[in-house]
Amino acid sequence: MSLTPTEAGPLALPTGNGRGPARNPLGVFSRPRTTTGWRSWVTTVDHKKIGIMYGAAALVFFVIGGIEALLIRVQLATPSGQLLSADLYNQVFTMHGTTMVFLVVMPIGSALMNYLIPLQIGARDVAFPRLNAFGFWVFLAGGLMLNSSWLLGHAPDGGWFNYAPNNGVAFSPHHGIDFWNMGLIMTGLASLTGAINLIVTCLNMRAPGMTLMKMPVFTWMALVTQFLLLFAIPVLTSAQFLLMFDRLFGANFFNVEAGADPLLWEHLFWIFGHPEVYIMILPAFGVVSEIIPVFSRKPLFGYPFMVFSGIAIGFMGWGVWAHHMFASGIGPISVAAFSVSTMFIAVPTGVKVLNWLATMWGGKLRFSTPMLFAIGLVSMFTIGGLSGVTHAVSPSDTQQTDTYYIVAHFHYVLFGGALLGFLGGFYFWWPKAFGYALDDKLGKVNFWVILIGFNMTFGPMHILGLQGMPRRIYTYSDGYGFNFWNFVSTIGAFIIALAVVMFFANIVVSRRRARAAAKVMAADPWDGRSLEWMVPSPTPEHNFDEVPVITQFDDFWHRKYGEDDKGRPVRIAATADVVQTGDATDVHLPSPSYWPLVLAAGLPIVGYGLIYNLWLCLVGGLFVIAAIYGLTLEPASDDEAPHDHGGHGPAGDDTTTGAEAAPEQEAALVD
Ligand code: HEM
Ligand SMILES: [Cu+2]
Repeated sequence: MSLTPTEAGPLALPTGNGRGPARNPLGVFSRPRTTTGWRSWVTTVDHKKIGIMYGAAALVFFVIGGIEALLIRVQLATPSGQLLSADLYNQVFTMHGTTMVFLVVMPIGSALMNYLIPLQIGARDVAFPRLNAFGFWVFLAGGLMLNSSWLLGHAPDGGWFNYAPNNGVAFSPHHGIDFWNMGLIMTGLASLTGAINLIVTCLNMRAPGMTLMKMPVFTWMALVTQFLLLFAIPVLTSAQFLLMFDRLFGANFFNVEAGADPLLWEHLFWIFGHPEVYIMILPAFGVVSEIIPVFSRKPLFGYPFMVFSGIAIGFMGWGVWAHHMFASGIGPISVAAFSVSTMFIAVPTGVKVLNWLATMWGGKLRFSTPMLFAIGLVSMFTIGGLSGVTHAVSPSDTQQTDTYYIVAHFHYVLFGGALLGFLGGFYFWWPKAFGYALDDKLGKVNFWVILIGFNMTFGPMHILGLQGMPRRIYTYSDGYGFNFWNFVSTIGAFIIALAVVMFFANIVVSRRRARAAAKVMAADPWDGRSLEWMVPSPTPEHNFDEVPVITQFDDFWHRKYGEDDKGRPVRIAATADVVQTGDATDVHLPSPSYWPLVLAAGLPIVGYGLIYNLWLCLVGGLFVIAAIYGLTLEPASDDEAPHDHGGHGPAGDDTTTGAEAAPEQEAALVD
């Protein structure tokens, strides 16, 4: 039993979490009380707002990465392109790849996982809300620092995997590589804190009755992804620290002249890098596993297989990294071993594709926009997967590696897979997050335009690659037969750009229309299956009025439908009778805080200090120390604050929403 600060009075004994309210000298560390305007976003610790901020930042970075892609395509549209010099071209493709991987696809995944996991498991927030806020701000700081390299002389130009010894000062004397390093060390920290947060949330904060095998597939894939992040990010970060010691302090970890072996970097990078591709695709697999059953009006086929094939991919993904190094001289035995292990990983992936098709089979299919994008993922990812299998065959990979065949492959799996899946997720959950739906007609046009543009851009790259066109060349001469397909590919890239503009236009038009109509959005616009559709749209700040008690998988669906003797769904309750109203009282929520932002802001200052002037590190260090004190000394919660839905005991402040679960969630831990 823990005492709330107000009940304890001036002689407060330490509360359950060991922090008394009294230690807040002069109220310096009081929690901010703003609930509206920009300050409410800057100080928020609410998983929904943090999810939306991840999404917004990722879409901005997508535009930046997209412009870089268009520059590449204009340069390669015709032989002897003049738009970019060789040096600038290297910077542009490096920033394009790095941005799309670390600042677009990964954070979109974080956006959806942050917003949805607590809702799908019946929780009010994630385990550590302030840590969650810190994660977002340090991600943003990393992305901005990386992009500041464009303004500070030279962007990184070593490619998104930045191989040694090219990444050393001997071959890259400018600071571009240092920005790559510092920026990604910070986004890595964001991923790591996010992983800890979401793993504890999934394992500790499920609603009563929600056993692991009743969790929605999206949450399952998110959990596997977080474990991959937990183990993969430290590998990359350690390689980055070794590189930082080499570049800034004259160490020799990758210096060949000092006897080092540059293959060390390749091994470290790909031990991270291959699990990284699953970190990008598994959340998107989770998204379509939510969408396809809803628009097929059938339960997901083979739920346990869906879950275990995801877990299998999570494990097997650690045993294939050297397939990126078939041409790096690792020797025939390693090549053979990694060839076989890579082929094996096609099996659990194939299981997923089969289950999605089997779910649609015999279903009452509705081809609304989310479903089109889901089918887009299944079909385009399968094409990418098949070319992936051709890479596993090491003799043919020796021909294909470093050509446009590879560029085609990873765009089919990352753009055709992850990005199309996430766009489907945006169309699917937009009503839940913002209280209005994106226009479905515009959405369908959006889908077809992006699908045509996508295949026109990346389809021809298979041919160019098999014709021998190397990747990462800033131009090519006439007479190699690369002209036609490069031109087609460039037209395709501009059609993708048009589709992206359409997506943003749909947001603007739909929002304006919704405001004019001033209609309340339905809680369950798609006749959904999981818990997020049980709360109003947009989701109220406290999520659930009452934490639901779960009895089966697809629990919300089964509150609306039973089955007749043929297994067909029969309505047993009106949706209005089973959704929550959102007007709860007595719900306690974590308080806003400035300190996560202050802590995150200190880190890039330290980064610039390491690159330019060590005195600056001191300034950054002061920010970090002040923030640590702030986070430690600010009151556990501010029960008088307007954000509080009436002090229901300390169950909800940011130290107890998580591991020390609220009373009603403590019951959940008995599974
Ligand atoms: C928006 C449309 C896009 C276009 C037109 C595009 C185009 C290209 C092209 C032409 C290259 C090869 C550059 C070269 O080797 O010289 C490339 C590289 C790359 N792209 Fe994209 N891309 C797009 C979207 C994406 C997305 C969504 C991702 C997702 C992760 C992505 C990730 C990458 C990566 C990792 C590289 C490798 C960069 C390197 O070699 O270091 N791209 N892209
Ligand atoms: Cu790989």
